[in-house]
Amino acid sequence: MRDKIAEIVKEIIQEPVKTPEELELFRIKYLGSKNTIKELFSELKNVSNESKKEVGQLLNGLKNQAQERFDVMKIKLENSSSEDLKIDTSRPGDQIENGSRHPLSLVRSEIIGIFDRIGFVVSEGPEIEDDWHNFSALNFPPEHPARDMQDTFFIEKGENEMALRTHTSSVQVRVMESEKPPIRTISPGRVYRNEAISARSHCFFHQIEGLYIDKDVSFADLKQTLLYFAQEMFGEKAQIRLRPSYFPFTEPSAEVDVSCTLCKSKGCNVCKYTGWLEILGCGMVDPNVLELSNIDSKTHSGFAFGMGVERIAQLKYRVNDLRLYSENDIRFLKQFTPGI
Ligand code: 2NL
Repeated sequence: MRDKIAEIVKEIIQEPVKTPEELELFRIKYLGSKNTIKELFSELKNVSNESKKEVGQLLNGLKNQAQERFDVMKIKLENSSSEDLKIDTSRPGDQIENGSRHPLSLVRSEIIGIFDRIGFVVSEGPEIEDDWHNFSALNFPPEHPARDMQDTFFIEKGENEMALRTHTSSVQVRVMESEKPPIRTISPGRVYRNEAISARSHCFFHQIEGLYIDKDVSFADLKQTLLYFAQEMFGEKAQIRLRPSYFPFTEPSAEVDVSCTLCKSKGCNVCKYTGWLEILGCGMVDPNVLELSNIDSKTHSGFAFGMGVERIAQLKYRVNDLRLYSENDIRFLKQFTPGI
């Protein structure tokens, strides 16, 4: 009897139960209604009285062992789908596709790099702004149309009125309030305008603004800085021209065009046959704006400029629809990183 039990112990351990079919055979053989262990139990009556207790315990142990192996293998089989069992471990792995940088991210980095080389540091700030930092500190009169609901997304009404910033000048106000001149900073970031979405306008875009404040900063400094930028960005042959303009926060103000690099200023449909492409707005910081941030406008002056990253990327990559930048179409996105 003891030998038989030892034999079945060995069988239970060695029995193959790697497939559902084998597991079912195991169940019938050791746990079914006419199983091998039951047969041994029926032979217990032939065992001598003094051995009965010990043999009975051995048989119970055997029964438990069979049940345990069955339970463990059942769970294992349930957790491994039939697919897993068919894995071909010699098969080459799937190729993982490389991602690519977004064109706006590439252009943003390039612009930051260009200004970094002449000592401008990056400053960032909140996208949800108060009226002071987005408008009042920048010399916007109380009734200025840019404050209108039609241009600005307001978040809360009443006392704590907040808005999505409409330009990153708000970041530069924060820099002027917290740092002493000389200040040389650029502020990249997302800005929001309440406009209908089309090929030419969107409810958000990305801006990079620059601010330089020190003693004796002149309009000539501004022009030379912008010429340096245009030539780094569009090639050493690039030229700029300034046209008088108006912004509440600069005086005098100008709009800046770069010579059309596509047609070498001969005229093409991109520059609408003018030979020039508008790239940014700029001016000398209005003395009121300096004073509102507690900078003495008698001893200090400054220049500032702002450009849209979408616009620069559009000229660099010839993107003709602003919506492409935010639609996440992989066919568009993968064109801009070389080597993928
Ligand atoms: C544009 C024009 C501009 C500025 C931004 C600025 C900031 C401070 C003080 C004065 Cl703190 N000015 N920024 C000045 C002129 C133009 O942006 O067309 N942006 C897309």
